[in-house]
Amino acid sequence: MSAAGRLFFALLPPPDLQAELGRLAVWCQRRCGGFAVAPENIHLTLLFLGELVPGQVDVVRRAAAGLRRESFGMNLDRIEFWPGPRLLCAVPDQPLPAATALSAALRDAVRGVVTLPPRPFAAHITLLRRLRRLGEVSMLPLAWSATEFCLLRSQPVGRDVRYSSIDAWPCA
Ligand code: 2AM
Repeated sequence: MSAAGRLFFALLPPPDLQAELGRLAVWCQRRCGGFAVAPENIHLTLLFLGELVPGQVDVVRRAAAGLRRESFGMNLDRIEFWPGPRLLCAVPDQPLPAATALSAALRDAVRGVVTLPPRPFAAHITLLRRLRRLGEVSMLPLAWSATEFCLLRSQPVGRDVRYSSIDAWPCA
């Protein structure tokens, strides 16, 4: 049986893109303060599930495995400031119908098993948290072809977090 914890579905960029976005996060941090997301933690959240117990994790995994999935590409084009949580994010300029559909399908698949937070899907990659000031930042477009999605566990490590993969499913 799968161990429980604070879980979420996400797309993980390949390591070279994580490294590139991690460098961008550090560059932004010099201009805006706050806390840069570590390269290995760079992700695009599809659906946040919250704290699950082991029995729920297995049902969620089976639900994800049964979904129809297609691969898709995107361009991360620009940096956006989210004032509420004081985040700086890399976002695509174009709509992402396949990612939106996958997020919605995951939401439907786990309904009845997990009580989900109401936040709607908005494709973004968090670069900075608790930003202190809105400095001048920009980015060159970065292309990403998403070929799998993952179920990740978030664990606190001191004042930081570490994400570990519980399972992953290819998008074909
Ligand atoms: P984000 O930074 O890309 O928004 C693991 O906790 C991840 O799930 C976080 O990095 C955050 O991704 C997302 N997350 C955390 N709490 C959330 C919530 N209440 N609703 C939606 N997403 C959340």
